[in-house]
Amino acid sequence: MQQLTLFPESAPTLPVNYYPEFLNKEEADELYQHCQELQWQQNTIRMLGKTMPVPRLECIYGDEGCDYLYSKSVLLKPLPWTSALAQLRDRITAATGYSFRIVIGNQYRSGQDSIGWHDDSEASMGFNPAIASVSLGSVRKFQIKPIGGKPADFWLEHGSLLVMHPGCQSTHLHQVPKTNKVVSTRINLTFRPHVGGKR
Ligand SMILES: O=C(O)CCC(=O)C(=O)O
Repeated sequence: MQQLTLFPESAPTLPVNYYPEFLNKEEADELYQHCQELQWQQNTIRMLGKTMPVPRLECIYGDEGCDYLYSKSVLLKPLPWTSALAQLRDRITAATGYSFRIVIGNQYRSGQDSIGWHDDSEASMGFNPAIASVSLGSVRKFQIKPIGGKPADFWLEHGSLLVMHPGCQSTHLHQVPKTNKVVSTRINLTFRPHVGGKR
């Protein structure tokens, strides 16, 4: 698998790996089409005493009972794996050695859809989760920074895989910021472990 280390000098210790052509164009196009059929939902989040729409669409697929609560506010209940998502999960496991029980999809409809600085350390994923993130569609900037440090930028391409290794969620924050550039839809699939649900 071809791997690109994008920031060998400026950020030698980033706990991530980026594989720009994890899927070839045909595979990525086909998966993008499949993702159009997934059950996307507009969730609401409660922050600072206010309820507001999450600035992107979301979906979740995975093992039965592997519910996922984030920001103490948004509860995602997985639908059963589609065969395309299960195949992709197994392929990522074969390539990385990490196992996953859910996949959360994010759909960024325009440059105004985003996800702010955060880590993914929900207890339901267990201690020091590895998270694998596949990008499809328009390229968007993904930023990652050590807590209190400077961000490094990745441009996540159609068919790419970004792996956040165990420990990353305790030491680093990441985001996909808004952009005023005209960009069309981007879909992101984040494969995650889970300690609950039915085995
Ligand atoms: O869209 C992305 O690349 C990142 C998604 C993300 O940060 C998340 O789902 O927690």
